[in-house]
Amino acid sequence: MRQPLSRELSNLLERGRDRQLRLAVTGLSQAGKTAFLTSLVNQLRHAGVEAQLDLLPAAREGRLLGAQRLNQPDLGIPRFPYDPGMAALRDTPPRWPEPTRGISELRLQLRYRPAQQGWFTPDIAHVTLDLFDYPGEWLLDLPLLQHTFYSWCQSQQAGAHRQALFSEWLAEVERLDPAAEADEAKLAALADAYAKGLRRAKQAGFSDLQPGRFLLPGELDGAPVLQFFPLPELKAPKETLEALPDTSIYATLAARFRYYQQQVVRPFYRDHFRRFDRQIVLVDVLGALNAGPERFEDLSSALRQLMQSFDYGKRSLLTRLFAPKIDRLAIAATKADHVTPDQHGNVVQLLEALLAEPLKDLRFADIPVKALSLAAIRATDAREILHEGKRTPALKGTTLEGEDVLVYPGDVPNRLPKPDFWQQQGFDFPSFRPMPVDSEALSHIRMDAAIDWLIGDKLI
Ligand SMILES: Nc1nc2c(ncn2[C@@H]2O[C@H](COP(=O)(O)OP(=O)(O)O)[C@@H](O)[C@H]2O)c(=O)[nH]1
Ligand SMILES: [Mg+2]
Repeated sequence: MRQPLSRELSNLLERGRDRQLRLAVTGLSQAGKTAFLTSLVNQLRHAGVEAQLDLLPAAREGRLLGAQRLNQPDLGIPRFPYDPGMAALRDTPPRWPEPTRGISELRLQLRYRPAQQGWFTPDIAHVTLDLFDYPGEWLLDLPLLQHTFYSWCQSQQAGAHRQALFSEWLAEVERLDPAAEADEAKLAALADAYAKGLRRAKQAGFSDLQPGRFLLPGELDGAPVLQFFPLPELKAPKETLEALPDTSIYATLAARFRYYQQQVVRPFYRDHFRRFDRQIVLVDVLGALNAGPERFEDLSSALRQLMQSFDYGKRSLLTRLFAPKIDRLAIAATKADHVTPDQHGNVVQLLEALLAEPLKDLRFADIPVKALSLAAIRATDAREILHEGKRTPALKGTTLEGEDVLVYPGDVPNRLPKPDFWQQQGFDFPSFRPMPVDSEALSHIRMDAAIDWLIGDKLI
């Protein structure tokens, strides 16, 4: 059926304008970004045939024809390692894609048949999707941009468990007089001890870890720009500290902090984080639940800070052309296949509780947000077992060590856990190996719902 000409013209303009979409896949290290991207590319490439995407109307109606990788815009950046990731998943036994050590990009062109045909609608239309992967460790440097050295020092006061992991560094740094003359070798040794503390804290499951390059320095390994650390419990007033001579410990550390901010973090932000249209924030809620109260609180605070680093706003033609802003957002609890399906509702509520503050701001700005739980690459099958005469849900999977298990991992609370939760309940699950890939498309939970929310409106 032909549509009125005016509607067709406006559809045409809309389509022309929005053919390119930049998607921010945001998440701390281990949140599941690389798995999500690998699955996203896989599902879209096989959308026409093998992929199970019933919650995505364009796929369900057979209009989404698939996706092709295009040459990416920036030739200086490696391509997202989709093929190596798929090769790992297809290996015997299957392996998870390798952890991310640097930045990579991927440009996909989606082909689809527009839902309504008219004078100006082409038979086949395209949307270009720009994707980008990076180590989650570096993401936490974005909030560091808002600080001065002084305010950063004050923001780095830690809880008791976390402090214990920095004990060697603390013992030394507490004796340091900020006004004393800086001794290069000593500062280097202390920065090293600080980096060790950060690595220990990461190992112990903490999330809020700055500076991110201390954990994964990339090409900056050993450079003096990484030789700084916060000064805890500064007693002198800010003005006095900032008036100290350039050769003092305080001024030396502050100068390195500024250099790190301006030369390392700002370019990373400018080149990769400023221009997004859509965002999905991935959170390993279940992993944090496994790790205990202090780590849970730590994750919440890291995410709160992080989400202040993005530009959200309503889209108009002008803002879209000159200063793209994120106009729609999904928040997702990843690895949902770690709990039985009856718990998925609680997982989403817990995620919303964890992100309560940023969600309030987004609602205020009138940005549509969808919360969901998903498994990008499914590693378990949901089963039912007979337990004490009752049918009980359970999960079947293979642990990373290769043992086949049938488990009930526990109940997920639907709000921020109270102290007694941590005392009584062992919420515990093993890490699973991915399931053998027996079709072209990866098995998932609700990837289609996520794709629909993030790009479905462009496929009409
Ligand atoms: N069971 C399950 N595990 C997952 C899933 N996605 C990621 N994981 C696990 O989480 C680890 C980290 O995922 P990855 O995508 O590398 O996280 P990134 O650091 O955010 O890129 C993987 O090695 C897997 O062990 C999923 O959908 N299901
Ligand atoms: Mg990764």
